[in-house]
Amino acid sequence: MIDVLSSSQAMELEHKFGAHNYHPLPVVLSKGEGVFVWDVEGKRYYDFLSAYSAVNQGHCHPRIIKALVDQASKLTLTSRAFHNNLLGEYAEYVTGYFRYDKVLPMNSGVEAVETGLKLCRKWAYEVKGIESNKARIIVCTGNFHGRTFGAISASTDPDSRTNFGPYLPGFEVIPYNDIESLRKALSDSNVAGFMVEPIQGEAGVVVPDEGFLKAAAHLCKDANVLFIADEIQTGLARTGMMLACDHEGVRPDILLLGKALSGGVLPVSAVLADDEIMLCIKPGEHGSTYGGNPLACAVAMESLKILKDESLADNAARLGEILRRELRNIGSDMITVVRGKGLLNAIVIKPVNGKDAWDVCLKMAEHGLLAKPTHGDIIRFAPPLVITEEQMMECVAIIKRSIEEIQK
Ligand code: IF1
Repeated sequence: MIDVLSSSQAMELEHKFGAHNYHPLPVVLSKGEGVFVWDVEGKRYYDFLSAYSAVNQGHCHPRIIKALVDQASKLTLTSRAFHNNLLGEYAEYVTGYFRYDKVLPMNSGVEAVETGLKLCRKWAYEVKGIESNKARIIVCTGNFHGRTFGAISASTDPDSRTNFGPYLPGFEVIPYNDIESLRKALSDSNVAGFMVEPIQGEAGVVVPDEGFLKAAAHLCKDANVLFIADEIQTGLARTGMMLACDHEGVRPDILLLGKALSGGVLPVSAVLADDEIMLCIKPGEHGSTYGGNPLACAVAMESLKILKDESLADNAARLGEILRRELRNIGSDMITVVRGKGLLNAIVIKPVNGKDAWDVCLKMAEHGLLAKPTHGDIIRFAPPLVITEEQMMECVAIIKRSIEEIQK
């Protein structure tokens, strides 16, 4: 029955019976493979969003699907009331991969964020010695860490916050990419952590000045404050290195991962830290029914192996350079900014003839490339990392042609 629905029927049903908490592009997808997705009418598109970087390995990667199907037919969930045979193996693998003592497995990205915040507060009281209920965590303007009360309490975005109050106390907001503000905020001895995106995704792929992360991590270390990196979107090869923090040789005290940890197959997230921090949380103090389930463990291990086996960080670095160079070469005055790192990129669109970024995205979709506008004038370009140079050049041609048609 599902298969015979047209795009417009599917959208109508979604609108009628689903909550109106999104405004998607009017395409209805029913198949994906590598860098491509297909709509229900069989039209093929390049996916230049990759589910906000969850599908770094490409849609339905055969190795990840095999791991999923093999494990799904054996055991999917035990809860943490009992051990399962894969959690230990996964924990050893993921901690070795990122060189931390311990992992705490969760599901969605925002659960990793919540876990990181809770862990930071525990550490503040039990190791750093901050007085009960006084711990503060510094965050940045324009951040996006998810949709829970913790995350929106840290947010500065009115859409995320309005009429969801009262908010969680204990956050202090400083401007992103402003080392002097951080220095000042760190002088408060009740500060326990600094949570930051190495590149801000939702803000429109905002890349901080070179050296910012390194300087920030140093300041945190000097102040005995935990540096918490939200690499949920920037991590796992997306920016041309395994972690965006790797570009500056920064090792976060608490590392948050999600999205591509499962290659887009199911929600899998992780918090990584060393013993001094992670062991502050004791049995019964935090957890999740699905966290660390064997299906997720099998999928996450395979997803991580693929990043290395297919050198996806190197591919992202190389093709990102090509993409930004070619976008600049288009030379359209509609494209006012091209920015990004690896394959996490954005362009800023100046409206022409009353046509804005939304119209550009509709035009690109018509020509077989899907991207999503944000903040009215920004378009993110973040294809799966398995894209080839030849495919990238075809995509650049689609982008160029779309902008030209909009402009004339
Ligand atoms: C939506 C944005 C991207 C994230 C970072 C935590 C999370 C996210 C750095 C939470 C999630 C998403 C969620 C998605 C839109 C999206 C997004 F535009 F809103 F900002 F990617 F750019 N930290 N990002 O980017 O992870 O709980 O969702 O698994 O629809 O809300 P989650």
